[in-house]
Amino acid sequence: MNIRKLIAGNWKMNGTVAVLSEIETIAAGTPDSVDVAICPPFTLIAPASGRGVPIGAQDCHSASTGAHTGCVSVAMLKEAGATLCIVGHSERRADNFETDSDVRAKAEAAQAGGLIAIVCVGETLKQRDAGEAISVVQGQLAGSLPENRDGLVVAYEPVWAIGTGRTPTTGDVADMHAAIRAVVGPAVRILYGGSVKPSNAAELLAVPNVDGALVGGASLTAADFLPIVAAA
Ligand code: G2H
Repeated sequence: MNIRKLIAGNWKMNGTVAVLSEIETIAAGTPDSVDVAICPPFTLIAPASGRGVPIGAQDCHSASTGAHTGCVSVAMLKEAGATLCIVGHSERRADNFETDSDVRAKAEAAQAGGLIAIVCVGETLKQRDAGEAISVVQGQLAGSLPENRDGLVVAYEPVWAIGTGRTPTTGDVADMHAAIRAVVGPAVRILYGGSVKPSNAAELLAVPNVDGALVGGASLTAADFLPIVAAA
């Protein structure tokens, strides 16, 4: 199945209003053949919207309203202009103790509210070294994915490759993406994430079943992000 590639930027806790012009530069430099998105911090979703690139959030709460100090609902994200939402990023699983069932609830809430859910999975280095990478990720998929696969995006991000400059071999990426494909079926986009940069994007994006990338550090400037988009 021929799936359009998606290059999504995850700005994490970076960015200010002053750098939002990068998004217009990204919009202007993106070919029609590729989908892009930028996921800035919550505070930048509204001012980032309307600049020619779909905007996503980096997290959402699974509840629609209530006493959840510091949290943001899907309806709030939509009102601010978001059309996508990352859920289950390893930094949130680690820092905020999010479980697979938390992630599934967030993904279901995002879908129910009309957002495209990007569900993140990935193994630690200890798990990979123990030969458990595929079984760990299959377990995360079983626990984290919503039933509804319409428009769903899965991002495979090996924890040990995030922000470290290290990436798995293309063979390891191919094996993992094939294993994920076997679970999610032919229509779900499967992104690779973890130290994607201009110098390695082409080889990673050429791997079978890699339908795009979730890009952290190299999404903060159009100068780094656009060569990745061009490699898609
Ligand atoms: C993985 C990725 C973006 P980076 O977290 O989700 O970040 O490209 O900086 O490794």
